[in-house]
Amino acid sequence: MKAYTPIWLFLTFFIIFFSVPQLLAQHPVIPMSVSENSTPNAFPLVINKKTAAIITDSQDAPVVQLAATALKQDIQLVTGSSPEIDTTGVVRAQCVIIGTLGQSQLIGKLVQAGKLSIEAIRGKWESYLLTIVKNPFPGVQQALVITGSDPRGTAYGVFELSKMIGVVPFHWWADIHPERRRALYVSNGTLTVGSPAVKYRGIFLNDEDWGLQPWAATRMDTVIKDIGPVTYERIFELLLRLRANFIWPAMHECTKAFYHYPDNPKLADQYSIIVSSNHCEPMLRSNPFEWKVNFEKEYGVSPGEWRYDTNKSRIYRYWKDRVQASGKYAAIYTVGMRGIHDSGLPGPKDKAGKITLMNEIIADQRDMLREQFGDATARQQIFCPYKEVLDLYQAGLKLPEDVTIVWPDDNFGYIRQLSTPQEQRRSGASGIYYHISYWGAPHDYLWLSTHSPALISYEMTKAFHFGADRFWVVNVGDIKPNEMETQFFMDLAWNVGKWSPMQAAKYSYSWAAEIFGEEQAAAIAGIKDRYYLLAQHGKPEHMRMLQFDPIAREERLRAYTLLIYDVEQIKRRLPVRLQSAFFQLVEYPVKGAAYMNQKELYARISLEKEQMKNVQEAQYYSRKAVNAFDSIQILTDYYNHNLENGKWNGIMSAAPRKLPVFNMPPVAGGPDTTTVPKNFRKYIDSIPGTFIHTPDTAAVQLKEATSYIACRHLPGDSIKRMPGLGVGGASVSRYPFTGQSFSEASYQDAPYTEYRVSLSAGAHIVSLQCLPTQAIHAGRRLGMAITINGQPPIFADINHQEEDRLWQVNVLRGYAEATAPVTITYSGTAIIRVYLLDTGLALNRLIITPR
Ligand code: REL
Repeated sequence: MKAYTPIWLFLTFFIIFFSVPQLLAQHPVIPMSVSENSTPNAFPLVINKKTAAIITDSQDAPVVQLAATALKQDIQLVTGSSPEIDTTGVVRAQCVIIGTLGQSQLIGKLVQAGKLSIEAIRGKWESYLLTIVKNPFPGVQQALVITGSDPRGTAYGVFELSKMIGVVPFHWWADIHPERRRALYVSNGTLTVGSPAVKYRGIFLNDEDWGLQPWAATRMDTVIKDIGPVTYERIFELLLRLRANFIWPAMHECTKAFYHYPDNPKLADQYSIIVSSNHCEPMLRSNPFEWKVNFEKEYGVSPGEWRYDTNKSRIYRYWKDRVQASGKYAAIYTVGMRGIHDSGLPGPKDKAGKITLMNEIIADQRDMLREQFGDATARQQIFCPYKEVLDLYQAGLKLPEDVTIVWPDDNFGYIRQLSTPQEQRRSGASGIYYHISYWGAPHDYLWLSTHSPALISYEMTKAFHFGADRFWVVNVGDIKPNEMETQFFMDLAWNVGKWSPMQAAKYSYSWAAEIFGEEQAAAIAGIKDRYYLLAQHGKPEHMRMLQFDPIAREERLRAYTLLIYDVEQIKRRLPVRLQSAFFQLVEYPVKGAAYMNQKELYARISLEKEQMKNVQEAQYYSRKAVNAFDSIQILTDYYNHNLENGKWNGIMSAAPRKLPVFNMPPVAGGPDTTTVPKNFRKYIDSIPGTFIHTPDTAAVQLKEATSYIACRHLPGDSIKRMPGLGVGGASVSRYPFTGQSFSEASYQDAPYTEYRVSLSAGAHIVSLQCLPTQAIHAGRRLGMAITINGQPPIFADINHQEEDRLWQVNVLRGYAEATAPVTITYSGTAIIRVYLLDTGLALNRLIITPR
């Protein structure tokens, strides 16, 4: 054996040394970029106001032509020169050839002639390639070729070039005016992208009554005064730029159904956007309008009750007609049934009856699809066990195996459950319905968007590890001001590995650099990250439900004041062209959150001062609270009426659903604002939230979970630090999420982290604050074993799946808590070890208090 080793070594060296460069020569992987200055063999997209022509094939898909037109506009926006588009296939000396494999003759010819290597994308889903080809055709010196494995892939490729020249996905939606450039050179290289990690990636337009709908009616679809084709066209283009591929359209009572306007589905088809419908709207119907309002007009009879057990024939026909009407378009059908809107399945009272009925409904819906498409599995179907439907599913509802289960979060960003190993074997796989905006208990958050990339990544990466790679949908509310979080969601869905929970906190920087430039990126990212962290402790919309103790309150107010200051500083440094974007993406949400906190907290301080008979200070704080309230109104008014000459008129409401939290709270003093409750204590007690503690006495010790002095990893199951996650600003968790669970009996085998603390002899409480996640699936928990100085362990499990008072408290304050009573015999150094028995458990910090 020994004698052969040098030969093998020599052969290995020979193979590596000679074949790798050869392989690289065949498939050069040189990154591509765009600059104003020429580089060797660069492709001149625009020089001396001359622009390379864009060549498409008229036989290629409409989305390719639409993307080419958008690129033309983008180039004009950046350089002032507008390229010509030729769809007849007549090439020029310098041109951009855009086409889909199998649909563009020019691309076909290039492949045949061996001038374009498409092996990296052939046959793949939504993949694309950008490359520069020398002498592609007689008389053509060079061409920039953008080709996709399918039409959407081609469009994504085109928008990749847009991004490279400086036109970012939200440029129209957030007025991110690109920097003007006199020339554009594309460096000689190749960019191959795809396929996406998640097959279907889309948004849900929801709770649009206070933003998207009034804005669309005033500024976009002004004839129909609704969210119609003019608005949807902008939305579809945005989706392509974000590399998303489907939509759950708006559906509240203020909006007529998507299918009510025939141009909507036609346009979606042209933009290659797949239309689907949300969890309470089976078979692409939109009940608030189509069942409740329009049924009689459509069918000449009243709809009757929305009950499948007593009114099956009408409901059946209503669904079947939509299956027929949508047959020619790409669609994803939601199966099952709920109430007309967001409520439980009407009819049978007991669970067994509901399950039987639901099984019948799904079987009937499959029949409709079979009749229309010849095979019940011919079209993608989803089933979303949202709210009460999860109970039915867990109680034994039978779901055809090809239907994708779309697991929901708990509406606050924490996923309720994921597929078991058995469910992971289903051909339909699974997906996720996630919220970054929500209407509902314990309290809405429809105004601002405050889930951090770290949180979104933690939950969605976990989902991906458990097989949720088929369908991701995010409830984006009105789209604005949720731009960054929406873009993060889509970037993650495209490349889950890139933005793992260990990396996600870097997203703010990369996002800020792309939009505002490297120079300001760190400062802007810093603002965003502090904004997210403060909101993890309590979202702005939840401020009326939360109480902070005096020290926490002071710190919070100071942090927000500093944020306002920093926003002002950066704003001054930005050029005029970025002012609008900065206002929309940073200033409005950050100042909005800050003023909301000031309004609520100063008002309470004013009442306390009043109680203490400190009239002057009471009035001082009451004025500060009023100022903060006024500032929100002024800022919002500016957003709607002044920004970009009124382009956003109606988009921003500072009081969605007119909830009390958006009003002025009771304050002390002042003629109009004197609303001090007669019984102040009673008023404070009536705040239904929870007390947020800051360890504010010397006796209390706080340890950030990431400050461990030792830890144990297992093979393929590591302890990782996750910046930006949880109330401490960082967490530790096991990673990847697929590691095994440990029972209490085998706790000593589990990964752990270890902390050194200094304690006095006596009894203490160790409190472990964790992200309020939920156990991954049945059979798993969120268990920990806590030992101190090697004493017997104390076990805790923070899993809490009931949506009860404790769950409400946890999602509002941003953490779940486990407590372990411990006793120390001698004063001095103590070692606390926390075994993480399950994955999906993110430990934020430890707080040790004397008992
Ligand atoms: O977030 C959700 O999915 C639900 O709250 C919605 O279905 C519901 O329609 C909500 O907009 C309230 O009406």
